[in-house]
Amino acid sequence: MPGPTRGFLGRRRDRDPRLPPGQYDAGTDWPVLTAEPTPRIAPETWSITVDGAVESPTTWDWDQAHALPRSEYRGDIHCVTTWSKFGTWFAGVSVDSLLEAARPTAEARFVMATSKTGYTTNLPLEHITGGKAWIVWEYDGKPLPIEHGGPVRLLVPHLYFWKSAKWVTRLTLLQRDQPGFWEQNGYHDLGDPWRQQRYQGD
Ligand SMILES: Nc1nc2c(c(=O)[nH]1)N[C@H]1C(S)=C(S)[C@@H](COP(=O)(O)O)O[C@H]1N2
Ligand SMILES: [Mo]
Repeated sequence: MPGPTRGFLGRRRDRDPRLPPGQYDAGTDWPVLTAEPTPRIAPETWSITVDGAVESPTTWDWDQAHALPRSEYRGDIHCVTTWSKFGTWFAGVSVDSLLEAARPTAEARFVMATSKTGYTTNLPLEHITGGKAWIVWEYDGKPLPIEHGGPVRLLVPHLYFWKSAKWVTRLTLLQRDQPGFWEQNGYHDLGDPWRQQRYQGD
């Protein structure tokens, strides 16, 4: 149906429903955003600890983590700097598997994720349970690149990507929320891209 309204309607239809408000499709690009120097962590020296408000504080080394049930994420990621990337494919283990072993106490409500570099980010517990969060060591079937958090990063794809701590080594369960690195510097405590929760007060 040719005519002056076609382009306008077409453009509206062309807005991909996977794109949250204020975001653009980065296509095949995957920008690197890191606030600190990229660390070199040999897989043999990496481990992840779940501690804080848990019944059984537990640490897994590389082999122990890989012995847990493999879990994958296929879908989109969204950075607060306005790029989104569609159809990513990550693999590792579900955070649920870690929490099943460490057993959060009845009082646990939040988690602080900490990286080998000291980077921290806070999350409500219910946002990393129920198949919504992973620790991942594989991207597109290959080892996770070091600049993207290899050997192992946190992946919480339904929130802005600053919540996905690269080089993650610790998840500390908390009774009360505490701001992480970017949250102390003005970023939102939750960071839901669909609600454009970019900064404190959004
Ligand atoms: N350890 C660590 N993790 C981090 C960051 C960081 O500076 N250090 N940056 C965060 C931010 S702001 C974003 S947008 C994503 C970027 O991940 P990428 O570099 O793989 O795209 O990592 C997040 N995780
Ligand atoms: Mo970011």
